[in-house]
Amino acid sequence: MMRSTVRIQVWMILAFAGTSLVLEVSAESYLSNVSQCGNIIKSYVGKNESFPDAKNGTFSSLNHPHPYPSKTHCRYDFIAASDERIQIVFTDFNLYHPDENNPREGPQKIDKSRDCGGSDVLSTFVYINNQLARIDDYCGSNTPLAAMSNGRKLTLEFNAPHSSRYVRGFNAIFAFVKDFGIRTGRQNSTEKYPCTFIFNSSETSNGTFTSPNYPGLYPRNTECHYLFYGRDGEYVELYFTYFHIDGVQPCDEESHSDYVEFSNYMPVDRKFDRQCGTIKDLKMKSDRKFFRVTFRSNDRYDATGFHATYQFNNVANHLTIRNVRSQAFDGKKATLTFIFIAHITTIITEIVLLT
Ligand SMILES: [Ca+2]
Repeated sequence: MMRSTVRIQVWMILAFAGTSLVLEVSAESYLSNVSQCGNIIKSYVGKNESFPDAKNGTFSSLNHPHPYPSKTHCRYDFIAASDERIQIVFTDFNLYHPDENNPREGPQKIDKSRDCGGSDVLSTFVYINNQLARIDDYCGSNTPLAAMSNGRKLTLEFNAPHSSRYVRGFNAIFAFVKDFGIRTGRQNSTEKYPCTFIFNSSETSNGTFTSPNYPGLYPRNTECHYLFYGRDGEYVELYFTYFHIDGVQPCDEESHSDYVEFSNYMPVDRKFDRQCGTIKDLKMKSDRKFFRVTFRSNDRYDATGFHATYQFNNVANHLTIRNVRSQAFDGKKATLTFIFIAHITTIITEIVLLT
C-alpha cells in the first residue's frame, strides 16, 4: 500500500492507519476461506531433508501464457529460512479487467491499475507481528513492482472469477535472498544488523548503491546500513539520482515515517537531519574518511526507496585542482586587464591626436 501524498496531515495519517487495520483484519478472515490450489514453497524443509528446495524459481497462473480458467482461486505461501527474505519479481502480468477487455475495442492499456473493482486480482500479503498485512492488489496489465517480505513469510492470493480469451495471466520469479536485493558493496551481516553493506575505497573508489529490493517496493520493518570507508585524507560524496521514502519531515515516529539518516560517525550525527519524502538531486558529503547511511522502514506504507552514486575523493587532490583553477582564473583576469588598459590608451591617444 503506497502513500502517494508526501505532505499528509496528521488526521489523514490516523484515517489511513484505521483503514490499514481494517484491511488487515478482513484479509485474515478472508484468506482462511481461500482454497489451497496454489503451493507452499519453502526454502528450508527441515534438518532431515538432504535437498532443500531451490533458492529461486518461477511460478505462474494456470496455462500461462494462455488464459487461466475462470473461477480460479489460488493461494501461494512462501516460507524462507530465518536469515532470508522472499523476493517476487513479475515478468508478465495480464489479468481480466472490465475496462481493458472489451472485444470490440480490443485489449487496451488503461491507467486504472489502482482500481481493481470487478477485476481478477492478485494480492500480496506479508506478516507483521504474525498478522497478515496487505501490501497491494494488482490487476489489469500493468506489471506490478517487485515485492519483498519483511520476514520469513509472504503470501500471494489469486482471485479470478472472470478470466477471458484475451488474458495471459501472470508469470513471476521467486527468490529466497540474504542480500535484501542490494547488489553492490560487500555484505557484512551480524545477527543484530543483517543488512549491512561495506563500501571500501581500497576496493572501489566509486559506484552505486540502492535501498533494499530497489526498484521494487522496499520491505517493511527493515533497517539497512551502508558504511563508507575512505583512505586517509579522503572523503565521500553521495548523489541520489532517485529518492522516494514514505514520510513527512521531520521523518519521525509520530508521522509514521520511514527515513534515511546520515552520519560522520557510527552514532547519530546531529549535523544531518533525517531525510524522507520525494527529493530531487539530493547530495551529501562526509567531513572525513568515514560515512554512514542508514535506511529504516516501519510496519506500514511502502515506497520505492532510493538509487545513489558514491565517489571517494582525496582532500589534497581536490585542493590542488581548486588552486590550479584559481591560478587559471587569475591569468585570464590579467589578460583582460591588459586588453582593457591597451584599449583605453588607444582611445586617449586618438583624442590627443584629434585635438
Ligand atoms: Ca513505511
